[in-house]
Amino acid sequence: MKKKQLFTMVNGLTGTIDIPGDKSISHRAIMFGSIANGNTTITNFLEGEDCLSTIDCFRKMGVEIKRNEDTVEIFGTGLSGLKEPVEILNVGNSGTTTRLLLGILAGTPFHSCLIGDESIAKRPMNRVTNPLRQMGASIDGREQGNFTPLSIRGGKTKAIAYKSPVASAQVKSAILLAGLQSEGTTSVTEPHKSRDHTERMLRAFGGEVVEAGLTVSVTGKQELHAVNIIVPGDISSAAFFLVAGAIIPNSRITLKKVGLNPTRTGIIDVLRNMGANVSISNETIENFEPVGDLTISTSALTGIEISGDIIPRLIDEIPIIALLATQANGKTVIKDAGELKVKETNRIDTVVSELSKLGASIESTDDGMIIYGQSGKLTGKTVNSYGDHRIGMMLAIAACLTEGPMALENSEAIAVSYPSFFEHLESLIG
Ligand code: SPQ
Repeated sequence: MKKKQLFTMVNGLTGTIDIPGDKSISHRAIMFGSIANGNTTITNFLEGEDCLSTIDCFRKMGVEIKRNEDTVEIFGTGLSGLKEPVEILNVGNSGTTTRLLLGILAGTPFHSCLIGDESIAKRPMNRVTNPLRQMGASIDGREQGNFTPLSIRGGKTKAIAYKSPVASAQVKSAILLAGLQSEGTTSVTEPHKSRDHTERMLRAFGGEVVEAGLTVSVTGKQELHAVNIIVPGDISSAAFFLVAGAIIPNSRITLKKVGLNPTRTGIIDVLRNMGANVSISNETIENFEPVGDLTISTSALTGIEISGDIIPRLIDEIPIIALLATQANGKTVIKDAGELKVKETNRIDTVVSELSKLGASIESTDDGMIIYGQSGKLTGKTVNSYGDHRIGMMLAIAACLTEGPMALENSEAIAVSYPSFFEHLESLIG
């Protein structure tokens, strides 16, 4: 476990940052590149630990994947070219790797075993193992296949029409990936729209996807063709510096080439609704994904309610939104976010416990939290990421505002999604 001393009472963050590649898109680019026919090159691939776990799993299934600087080359085998792995597939800390991989493995005629770290072992997998069993996959594991270690024997799967009880891109994607290998049309209907990177990337690889309201369908037995993917900057990583720019006095930050997929931009809506100055420039579209530069400066903020449809559009940003709310005038209420309990940590508990240590006025509710803004200065303490990258980065930004020294335990978790985070923070401090 690493303990890192953090900057405190920073007098403004200024400058420009190239935000590293999007984690969700980097995972999918490896997966689609592997199951497509031909050679795929990925530019601005995120070299975070989670995405490296995805590469490792596909290499163990016989896919040749070469890494150079910030590009990755994949020699796709087509779906039927994946090989039964001799070794156990290690998904590390990554829920996306586990769940999407299960979708692919459901249709492969061989046996595989999946393990991950301590955090993955606590995350529920029956949200994907149950529908994949309905499609015909044979899956077992701890507690009837709800937790890792898991073993799966795939084979001939059948199409289903699945009504998901949760808005989850991982559930939707796992079923669509299994559907690609099944006879007939597979559909998934969600209660709210979740991120749609799988749908967009399927189109980029020449596949067909039909979207009607909250239902997404794919027809099985489609061939995917290699394509060159440029990964946009990750808006979930950008969110830490967007919030820092809004709450740290004397700040102005520009974040380049950030993904602006509308299923992910809830953070921009929240910042604007609270009164922050966020501007967007240089908008373009790459591989069906909108991209642009974001600029933010220190702003006067007011508390708001965040609930309903917007929650899946900002689910991973809630830890940093909680910090944002501590600096706003008035109360912020976050509701309908029970999904936070099944992330890398229970993010309702870890956000509330660590921000409370700093003196924030914050309380947990059953499906979210209430934050009473500007109710006192934050004070430096020793805090803990508990192995959760997003909690670690939120606390490092909080430290920029605290009086007194701050130390972050388990700071190494940040490398899961943003290995250059501290380097970028230092460059903005100047
Ligand atoms: O991959 P993992 O560990 O699940 O990562 C997280 C994160 O904070 O980086 C969640 F803990 O992001 C998920 C996100 O919450 C990534 C993701 C995806 O790429 O499809 C979808 C979301 O999860 P879900 O459960 O809503 O589908």
